[in-house]
Amino acid sequence: MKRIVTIQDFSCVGSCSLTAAIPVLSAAGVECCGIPTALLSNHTGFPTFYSIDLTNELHPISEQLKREHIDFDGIYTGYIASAEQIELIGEFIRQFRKPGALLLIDPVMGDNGKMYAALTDDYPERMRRFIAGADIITPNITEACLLTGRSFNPCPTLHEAKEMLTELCSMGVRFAVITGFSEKGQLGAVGCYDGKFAECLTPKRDVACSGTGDVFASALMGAVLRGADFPQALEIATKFTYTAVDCTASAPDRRFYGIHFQPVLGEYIKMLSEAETRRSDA
Ligand code: PXL
Repeated sequence: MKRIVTIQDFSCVGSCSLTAAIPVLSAAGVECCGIPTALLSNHTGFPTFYSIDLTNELHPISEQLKREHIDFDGIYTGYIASAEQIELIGEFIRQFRKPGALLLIDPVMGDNGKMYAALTDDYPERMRRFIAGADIITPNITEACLLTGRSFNPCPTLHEAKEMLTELCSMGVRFAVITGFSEKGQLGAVGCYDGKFAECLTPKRDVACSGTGDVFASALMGAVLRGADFPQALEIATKFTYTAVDCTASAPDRRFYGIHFQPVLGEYIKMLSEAETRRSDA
């Protein structure tokens, strides 16, 4: 069984970050270890929250893992609370990324044209340096604009999205994916790898819930670890995320409790198995 580690916050309530990544990657048949960067009572979309910063715990945890010779087939980073944490996690990656291990960086920085309040102005530049050498990155449109130094454009054309993706790949990324791309009333993801493009769009649902990007990135990582190629993985992650958003749409408490991916995890497992069967039949 493959073992990966994901480094992001643990929000006790809210179906996002670690509490999304661990179940989704487990459904992909991967052992998903988690290193929390912060502990929150609930995600920051609730009116109030209690938070404990764990920056000072990252180094002792990694030293201890080294002492036990623990290694990983993949590393996946999500929300990183500060430039200092980026440096520490960069050091963790240099020490723990063995040859062939998959590195997915979700450059979580903002949404709807705004950078998250807790982040400083130098953060996008730090993130730009951090993504160099990643196998996969999964920015949303806001984050893609921040990484490529563009002013925010909520609805880039496919041509503009492809330009951003080409630039992101030239920063040293194998597979760059922009999420939340919309075209002709549909919503989905568009990616670039080896100078080629892949796109998957699904019907648009008017539902905004926290954890959507985390579910997408986790599902993408799980599919690639299961042997899907990049376009296949993009399709599986997009369709699964859509199914989960659709399920959330009918939930009365959807504003706060995050994306309801749990009832549709079976759909993800089914898509992974079907893709595997198609590959072995080919
Ligand atoms: O990616 C969603 C997320 C992760 N972590 C924290 C959050 C949110 C969304 O609100 O508040 C702490």
